[in-house]
Parts: sequence; C-alpha cells; structure tokens
Amino acid sequence: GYDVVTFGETMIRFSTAPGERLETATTVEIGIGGAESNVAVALARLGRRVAWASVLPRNPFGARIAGELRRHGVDTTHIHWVDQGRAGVYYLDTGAAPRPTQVLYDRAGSAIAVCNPEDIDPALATRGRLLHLTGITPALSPSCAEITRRLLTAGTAAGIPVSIDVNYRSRLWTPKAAAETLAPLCSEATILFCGRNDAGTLWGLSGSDEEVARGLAERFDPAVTVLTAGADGALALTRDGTIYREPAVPVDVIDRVGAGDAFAAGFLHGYLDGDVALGLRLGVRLAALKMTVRGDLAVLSDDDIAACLADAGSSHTI
Ligand code: KDG
Repeated sequence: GYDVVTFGETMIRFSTAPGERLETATTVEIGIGGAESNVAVALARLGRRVAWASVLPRNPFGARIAGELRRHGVDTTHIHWVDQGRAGVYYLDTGAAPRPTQVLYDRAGSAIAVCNPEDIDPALATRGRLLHLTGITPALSPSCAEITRRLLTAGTAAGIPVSIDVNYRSRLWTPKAAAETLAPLCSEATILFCGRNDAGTLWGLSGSDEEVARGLAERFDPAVTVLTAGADGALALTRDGTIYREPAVPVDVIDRVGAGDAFAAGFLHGYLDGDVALGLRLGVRLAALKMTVRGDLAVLSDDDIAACLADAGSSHTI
C-alpha cells in the first residue's frame, strides 16, 4: 500500500525568466505543476510512498508530466491515459516586487476536465493510509467534481483519513460556487487545510487566526483544522480544542508557487507519524525551502530534507 494517494490535474507550466514579461518574452521555461502532485513530490522527497492519479493525454506533454513525477519518486501507475485530448497548461508571468507574479490558465477542456467519472476507480482511495484532495479539482468540471466525491466517499467508508486543501482559485470559479460545492466535501475531511484569506472569501470568517480556525472547525468539524497565514505562519486546531502555532520561517523568496503544497506535505508527514506539532513545524520549514527554489516542485536535496527534519525536531531520518 501507499502512505498517501492523491488525485488531481497537473499542468505544463511555462514561466518567464525573472525580469521578463509574457507580453514580450521570447523564451519560457518549461516545468510542470499541480497542487496535488506538488504535495506528492514533496512527500516522496520525505520518503513517503505516494500515488498520484489523473487523466493524461498520450502526447509529449502527458509524457513530460508523468515522467517528471516519476523521476521525483511518485507512483504514476494509476494514471488514466487517453489517446485524444490535451494537457492543461499554465503560464507564469514572473513578477518582482512591486509587480506581482501572475498566472494565466489555458486548461479548459483538458483531458482530466472532460474525462468520464468511470475513468478513475474510487477504490483507489482505499489503497493508502491517507487520501489527499484539493478544492481545485471540483472546480475543473462536473466529472472532476464527481470523481472527487466518489473518492472521498470510498475513502471515508473505508475509514481512511482524508485531507482536503481548500485552495480557492478565483480564476476557476466564484466564491459562491466554491463555497457551495466545497462545504459538503470539507464536512467529510479529517484534516482541513485552509488559507486565512480563503476562509474569509468563501465563508466570511474573519478575526484572529484562532477565531478563523475555530470558525472553520465549527462549520466542518474535522479532526484537525490547519490554517495557513502566509508570513504569519500556521496554526492547527485539534478536535479536543488544542491549538498549535508555528511562526513562518523568514525567506528570500524566489518563487512562491507551490509553497502551500510543500506546507501540506510537511504537515501530512508529521500527521502520519501521529504528531500534529511536528507536522506544523515541518510544514512551515518545507514551505520556506520551496520558496527558495524556482518551479512548482519542492525539489530539495537529501541534505536540505535532513536539515529540515532535524530543525523540526523529527526523530526520523531519510
Ligand atoms: O498550488 C500551486 C498551484 O496553484 C499550481 O500548481 C497550479 O494547480 C494549480 C492550480 O490549479 O492553480
């Protein structure tokens, strides 16, 4: 079995070099990115066995996505391959303060968005110790929303803990549509990850981090509510009312994309060892390290990971 099973869309990422704008750039860098596979890669770097499932076209972009994930240690045997169709693409217009980095999607009608819900076997949810899903997948299409629900139902029925990262994406849907679709899913989550801003945008929750986390916990009653607050760090609230806090690690930011996913991976690594506090410490440290690396993926060396684990107080080595 796997430690973690996840499902979602991974896109080809075309990014401009720092100082270049999409409007005028003559070259772009090619990479891959998707919230769920970003989590999978970081978990694999931590030594976890992770399967990432998706739907990909049999073409060079599909091969690039699967090949790159495999190279980072992620199991890709549950991908559903299709002969016709396209991989989603996203463009990153790399900013530099005060000009923000911007994301441009070209993912409508991607192979996963137009797939048949029958293409993914819900029993996949029961193949790991934990199932990880995000609020991005249900936004892609009705069939992706259906697959998300089926996986969640299968996992929950089998007593598998499920983590859900809300990950609201304003370029995919409105706050109202996201709040309505995600609420019943979040109610099934064992671990609920939510950014402080998303909690406000979707459910009108405001106040201190603790108040926002309590607001989420009251609504959805997960075993653990994990609130991420960017430069203010992260907070976890367990069902018994215990609060854990961890300040963010100061960092020279190269690329923020995927930092939240690295955080989730670090948290899940600790959680799988039954240690919420360790998860939080590891999460903020991995998120910081990820921001020093260009690209979606937390491509960290064994030394980086070992230092990170030691600093977070883990008794594990990789
Ligand atoms: O969390 C990082 C993701 O936002 C990025 O990989 C792109 O998956 C993506 C999305 O749907 O926004």
